Amino acid sequence: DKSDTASIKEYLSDKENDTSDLFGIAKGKNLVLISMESTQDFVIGQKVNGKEITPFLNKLINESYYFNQIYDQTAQGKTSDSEFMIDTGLYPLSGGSVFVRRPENTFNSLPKILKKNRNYYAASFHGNDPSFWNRKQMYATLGYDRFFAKADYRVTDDNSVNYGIKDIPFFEQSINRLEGLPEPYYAKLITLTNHFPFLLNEEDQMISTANTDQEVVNRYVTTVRYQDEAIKTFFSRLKAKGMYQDTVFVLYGDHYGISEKYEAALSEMLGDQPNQVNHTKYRQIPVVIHVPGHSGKTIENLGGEIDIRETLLHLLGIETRGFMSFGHDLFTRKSEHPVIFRDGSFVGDRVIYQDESCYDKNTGKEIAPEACEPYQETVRNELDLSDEIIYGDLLRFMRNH
Ligand code: GP9
Ligand code: MN
Repeated sequence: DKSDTASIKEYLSDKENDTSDLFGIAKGKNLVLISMESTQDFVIGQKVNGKEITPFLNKLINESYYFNQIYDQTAQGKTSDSEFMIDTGLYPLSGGSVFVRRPENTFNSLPKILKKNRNYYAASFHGNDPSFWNRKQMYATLGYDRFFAKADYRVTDDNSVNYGIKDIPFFEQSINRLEGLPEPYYAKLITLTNHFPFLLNEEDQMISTANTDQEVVNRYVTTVRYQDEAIKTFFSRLKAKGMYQDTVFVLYGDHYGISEKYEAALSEMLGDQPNQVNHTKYRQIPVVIHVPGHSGKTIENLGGEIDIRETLLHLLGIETRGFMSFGHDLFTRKSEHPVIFRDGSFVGDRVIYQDESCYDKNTGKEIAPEACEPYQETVRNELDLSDEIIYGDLLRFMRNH
């Protein structure tokens, strides 16, 4: 009940709430999020057969804040879990998707906060069916004003592959809709082409397949390369239309694309020595924050997807003290605070806890469990408190979240 919120608030008020000197730098700007399907951090700067997998992102990163130690914290809800973390700062559930299981809850979501504080309009763009992951219903709960889904796009056999419309026509057709939105807006565009099993017509392949013994890994580089081209096209159109300058862009990989059973082939492609913690390291996703006019900087602070929301709110100049969320501003986040995965695994400053064993992060060697012990209470606490908030629908009691 209502009294449960007190202990949660107490825990969260202890949370480091340092704000960086970047607080408010993007105040009043439009916010464009690009959720990059199945995009893992290893593709950044990586070449296959002498060709970059992400030539555009590699250039963009030179003029952006690039966070290179961020982990995918999604569970069974995959893309919907990443959306949930970014919009609410809460952890996904241990089974199923919150989008499907708790769409009638009250959430203090990013669209609502932005509307309340700065009168932002919120829209999501995605070429799939609106019922997928129960998005239509959950977006209404989260406070989105508009969901541009499959029926809002011109979808043909020719411009589709795998789950739906290919990323290049998706971005092309999204621009006109974006142009018509009231400003300032929060727009989330969710790509689709780089989805398992990574299918792509020959004429869309801009890089040759990799040469491992797993076709899934070999094809993956071609769909990531295609997605990179689509994002490039999007940026040049925005620039041409004068829609670039007053916008802050956030690009992030939603979750892994290469599942554990193909990781040996991935290691082979990357030239990585076999190592017990490779699995956790491969869960890193790129997070890129591009503020036009700001120069590039790589930030090596440890973090997770759950931290994206706090970071954005600070850039937009919105005070987050007292919010029921588990995120930390990535510009100031302390590496002593673990990145927590839904199954209780975690990454600390120097350790990785995986499959109930403790490893040295650098050597990948198993070490005594005591080294991981200091984190365990925080990990249990955060997952339990987050579950309490969701299962108890506790945010409905919070007037001023
Ligand atoms: C489906 C797309 C992919 O609409 O978001 O979902 P995923 O399988 O990655 O969760
Ligand atoms: Mn996904």
